[in-house]
Amino acid sequence: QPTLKERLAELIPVAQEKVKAARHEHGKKSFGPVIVDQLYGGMRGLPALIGKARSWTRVSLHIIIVAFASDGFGDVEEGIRFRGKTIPEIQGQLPKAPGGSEPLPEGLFWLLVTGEIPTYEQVADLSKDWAARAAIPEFVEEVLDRCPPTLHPMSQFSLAVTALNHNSAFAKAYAEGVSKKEYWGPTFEDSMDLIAKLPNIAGRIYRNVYGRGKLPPIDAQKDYSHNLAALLGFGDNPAFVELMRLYITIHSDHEGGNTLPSYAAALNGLAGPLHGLANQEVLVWLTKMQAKIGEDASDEAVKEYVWSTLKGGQVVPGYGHAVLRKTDPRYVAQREFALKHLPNDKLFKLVGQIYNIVPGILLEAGKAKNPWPNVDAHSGALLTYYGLTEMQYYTVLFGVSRAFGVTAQLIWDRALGAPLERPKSYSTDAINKIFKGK
Ligand code: FCX
Repeated sequence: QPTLKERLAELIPVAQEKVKAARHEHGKKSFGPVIVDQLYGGMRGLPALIGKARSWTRVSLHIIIVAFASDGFGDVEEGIRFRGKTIPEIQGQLPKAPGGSEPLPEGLFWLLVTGEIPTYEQVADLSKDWAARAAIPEFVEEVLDRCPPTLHPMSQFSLAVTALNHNSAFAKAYAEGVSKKEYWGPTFEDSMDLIAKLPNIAGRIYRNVYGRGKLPPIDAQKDYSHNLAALLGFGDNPAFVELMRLYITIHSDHEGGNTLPSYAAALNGLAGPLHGLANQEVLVWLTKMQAKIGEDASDEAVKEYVWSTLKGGQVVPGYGHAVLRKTDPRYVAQREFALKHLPNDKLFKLVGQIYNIVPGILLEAGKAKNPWPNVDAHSGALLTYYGLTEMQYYTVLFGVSRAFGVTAQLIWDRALGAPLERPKSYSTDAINKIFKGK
């Protein structure tokens, strides 16, 4: 059985030819109109990128010249697919740990990179490879140890990832004049190193910031999620380990990325309160709600609280989405996990109660295009149940997971010699000028 890198070496030349042929055949064709609202609306729905290793939300509808994942078209009604597969499909098809029932994120990474479902042995080899690469440089440990605990965990995370660039295989190969054709090799090594090192970074931040003692060593016999859970201090709780397997799998992909420093930049983007930090905000909001109306509040009291949030000019965190127009399948996967492992938990019940109430209110308020919950509406309640209660930390785990998607895309970017992405910008004056009299 080939290793991941060996399999990639087989897939890349085929894909390069496919891209060449697609550009030759379709390169000069128009992709249709761009409307001014798309410029003002954060490029929503604008066909401006090619997805290579990525999964698909609505944006994939526009990406017709897709090199490898053309079976992956999802739509606004469906939400994320990973290489064309829905969350229930990957839960069914990807290898599990012995005794476990959630997919191993190692397998998801294999799927994102190759478009293929790996065997258990291939996944177990990835676990071993990542465990062997997991140590972080001493100076990065020191950087983290010197951060004041008041520096947001996401800022510490991005700082440490940026510092990892010191040992970048790509930077070294580039400085040595590597041929463009070979870029993907060191990029693959950087990607594997990055993913492997994130548990040590995330674990160290958690323990430093919340005074949870020293990190245990990585266990080379255990899978990635087990090690991550152990580094956080939850390694002896098999249900938490299962939660990490599910969590890392479903949060892994969304958009593309670039070099290690770009991943660090992406982490800062992810840390925006309306984006990845929303899972922190959901828990902050729920906790405030519980403080105000009590733990077993009536539907009426919850409704009133939701309305007061909206009337205060704030958003209901965990609800709405830029492209999705139904309940996020990642929310559903987490809800099913909760029904299995913590059906009677009070916070989970509150999350469910809110699910019954908020969409109706958002519809009545009449602004949000999607009144349904997104991934962030649920994850914090699960982490809290297992004792990971520090909400400011949640997006760090999200960021660990997202490295899988970003690096899978990055490897293919290098394999295909993809250019820098440079969407053009226009001022309002320029728009007025262009459309004057039209
Ligand atoms: N509560 C209150 N108002 C909301 C809302 C919500 N949950 N969701 C959307 N709206 C409002 C918007 O603020 C906007 O109001 P405006 O016209 O006064 O500016 C209007 O409805 C139309 O917005 P819409 O087109 O539906 O949504 P956008 O694409 O502009 O924004 C986000 C999408 C996700 C930012 C928005 O729904 C939101 O703020 N949700 C709450 C925060 C959240 O959960 N973020 C995580 C999202 C996700 F999982 C991710 O990380 O991408």
